[in-house]
Amino acid sequence: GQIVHLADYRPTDFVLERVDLTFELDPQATRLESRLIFHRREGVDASAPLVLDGDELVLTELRLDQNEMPASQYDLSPDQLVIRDLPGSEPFEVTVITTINPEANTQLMGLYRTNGVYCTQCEAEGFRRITYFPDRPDVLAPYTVTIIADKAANPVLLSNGNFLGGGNYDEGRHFAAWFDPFPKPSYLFALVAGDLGVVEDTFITMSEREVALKIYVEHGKEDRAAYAMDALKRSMKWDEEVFGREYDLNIFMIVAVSDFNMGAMENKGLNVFNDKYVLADPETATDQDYANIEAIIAHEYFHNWTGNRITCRDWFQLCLKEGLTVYRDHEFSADQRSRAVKRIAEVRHLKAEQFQEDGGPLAHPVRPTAYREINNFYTTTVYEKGSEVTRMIATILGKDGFKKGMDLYFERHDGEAATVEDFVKSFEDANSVDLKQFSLWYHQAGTPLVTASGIYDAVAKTFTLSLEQMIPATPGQSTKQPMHIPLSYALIQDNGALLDAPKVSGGQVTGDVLHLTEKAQVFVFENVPTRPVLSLNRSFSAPINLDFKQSTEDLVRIARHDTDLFARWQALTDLALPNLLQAAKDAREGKAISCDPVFISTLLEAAADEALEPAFRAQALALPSEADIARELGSNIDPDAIHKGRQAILKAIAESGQSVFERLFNTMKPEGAFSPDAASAGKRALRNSALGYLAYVTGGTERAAKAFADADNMTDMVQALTVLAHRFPEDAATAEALATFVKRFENNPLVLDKWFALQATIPGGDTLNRVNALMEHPLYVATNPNRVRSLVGSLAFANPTAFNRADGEGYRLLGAQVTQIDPRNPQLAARLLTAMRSWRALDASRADHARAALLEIDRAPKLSTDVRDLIERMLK
Ligand code: DPP
Ligand code: ZN
Repeated sequence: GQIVHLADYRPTDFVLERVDLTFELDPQATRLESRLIFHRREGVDASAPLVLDGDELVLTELRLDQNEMPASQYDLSPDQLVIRDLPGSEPFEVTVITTINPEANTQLMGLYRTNGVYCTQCEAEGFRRITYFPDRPDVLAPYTVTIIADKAANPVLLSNGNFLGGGNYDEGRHFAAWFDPFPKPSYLFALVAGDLGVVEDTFITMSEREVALKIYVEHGKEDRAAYAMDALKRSMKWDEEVFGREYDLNIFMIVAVSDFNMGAMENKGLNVFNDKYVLADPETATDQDYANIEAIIAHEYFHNWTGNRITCRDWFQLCLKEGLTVYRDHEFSADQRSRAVKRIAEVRHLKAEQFQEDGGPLAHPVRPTAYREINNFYTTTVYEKGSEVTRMIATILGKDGFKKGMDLYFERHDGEAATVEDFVKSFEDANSVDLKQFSLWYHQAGTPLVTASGIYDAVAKTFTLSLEQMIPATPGQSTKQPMHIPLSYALIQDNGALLDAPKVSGGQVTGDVLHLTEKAQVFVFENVPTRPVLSLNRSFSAPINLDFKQSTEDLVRIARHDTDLFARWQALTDLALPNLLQAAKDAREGKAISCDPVFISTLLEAAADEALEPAFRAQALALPSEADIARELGSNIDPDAIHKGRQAILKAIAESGQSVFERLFNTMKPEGAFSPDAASAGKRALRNSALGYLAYVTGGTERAAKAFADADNMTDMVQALTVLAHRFPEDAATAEALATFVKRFENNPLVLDKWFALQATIPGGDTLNRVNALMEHPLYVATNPNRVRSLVGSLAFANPTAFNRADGEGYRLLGAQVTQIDPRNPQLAARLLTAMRSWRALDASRADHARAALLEIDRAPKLSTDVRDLIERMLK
């Protein structure tokens, strides 16, 4: 793989006008006739050849305007078809006939088979595995697709756009034809064929057009698609109401498949989903599953405008569709559920994943300028930080200003392949503002560190806030410019009330947002009657690390009184962290571990506060994770000490709060039949959190075993089983519960994934033996990405003590898996490997083991570009 540079971008020499594809499906020998109409772009040299991309294709025939092309007219190499001597300005037709073997396609890119169903995945560069084509996002054309296949085996034949018609063909075959009038790039192409069940509904758009909605699933699973259908209809409505975006085709389809590398894919009119993000019922899905389904259904649907109608000029612009669409799905979920709780969950995820990526060898800007393998840039930086950057635009411009900018963006660029610059310019032009400095968020990698300190002058009645920003060096970027950082703030008075609109000087201030634009800046607040407590970066208005030394009393005041629930949660976290860090240190030095009683009582006060929504209280009780603590420590990390210290703190909280937890456990069960709504889910979360704490006091095993036996939904069942497995792995009750569970759900792959995952995350080094044994389990399927992620992925990403076992065995296990999976499915292998992205932060002995494991992978005789690229960046 060559390195691709943004600076080298130039448009294609030929304009693609139309695409006409005819597939004759066969499991091992699918024939595709592709007819492409091109014309030479104005001003392009008459000698310039047409260059088409390909990957693992067999070319059977090539025609120019229906005449067979002489071999002298083209060159064929493994990844390119170059055609010379083409007309000067007249349109011409190239017909490419290829033969492909879907059954042999284990990469799950291009056309492949999953459980007997034909399906495709083309983003980013999968279409070139189907036919020779200008496989890049700035080549847009309308597509006509005809599918011919055996009728008995494939009653369902789907592609993008509107259904044109179909009928019987020869030899027991039938056909269907589809036309997609909206010009699209090849990465949005999709085809599905097989024997599937369907759930149908309709949606009436804001201009009163009826859209047929269809969700295709395996036969017998139709009932489990009801929630996804409901989420789809809510998404369609929301996009009309909030962004003014109406759906455009007369049909919208979703197909759920069980072998899929990603979560889902937004192909025009025909989304293909990992079935994990479609199928749900109370017996088999957790509240988290429901929330994920709602978010991902929305995300892919929202791509219809942000991604499909307006697509990306090149893959460097990936955040243009992904960051924006994540922002849109976050806002949707916030509107459907609790905004504050949603924000807390987002920030937890952002810090755990993106901050970690940004602080290590894989750090890159939201809009990168070079890549070797684009598949490695579907990252949390492009997605989640990209979303945060969009959110900051909304914070800076306000609701109306943001809306004006979005409207202009849709108006200007509909039907185009756009850039990040086009996006930003829409906001600038719609609001007459200059976002040049702000744009650094797209270009500078690294999480800014903002240092804050405040002084109150009782005589002058002023509060002076000094801020300083520092953006750490990242690979390829050693020096950085100061950024525009919007910081939402409040000054909280003695009585807990917020100081109303104080007079501020020292920089731009809009509403409750301070705009930090200099390297160092001093804001002065006037007429402040008594020493206030500053609450800063409320709602996480900027994705930064904040270094602000606040006393316990000040944090308690924020935790009790801020009107921003996110800030209250943040204050509780800031109270917890020093205790957890000290506990890790003490554990490492073999000292006794203690916990500040003020922190414990403040936390328990929030947990017991009936005025607060249960989901918020559950979030407060979920202390910073072991990975969060490791990130705070930053270097010389000993995961065992972190675990031991954190366990001691949890125990101290459990002992002080036993009566609170007992009460919550006994009162928080939602009444009536199961409902996946946010309020009921919040109650279950709080109740299960209480169950988790109660595992640290007498009777913990029995209580968890009983909770498992009593559970009447998957959320409660999996939570109880997790408490048993994680806290009492060797107990007979645990073994029995695990056996009961696997027996009951042995025919449900998605539930089995949970069974594998919760065992892979049992703390402690012994879990490696368990994982090795589970890889030999008859229900382990080494070719199914979900199953691999549930076992190997959970171990590597979510089990710090086992994965980082001091003897390095965890790294070797992952390394062996990566080299084993890579030849079959490079994307899956590469994704698993990113679990090692923070290896340099480990203590010296572990880091040595980790480096050795990486070097061992590096020595493998043949590696994919995906894995090679990561290894090189991680070892650099
Ligand atoms: N399917 C992935 C997503 O929607 C890539 N487009 O984010
Ligand atoms: Zn997306």
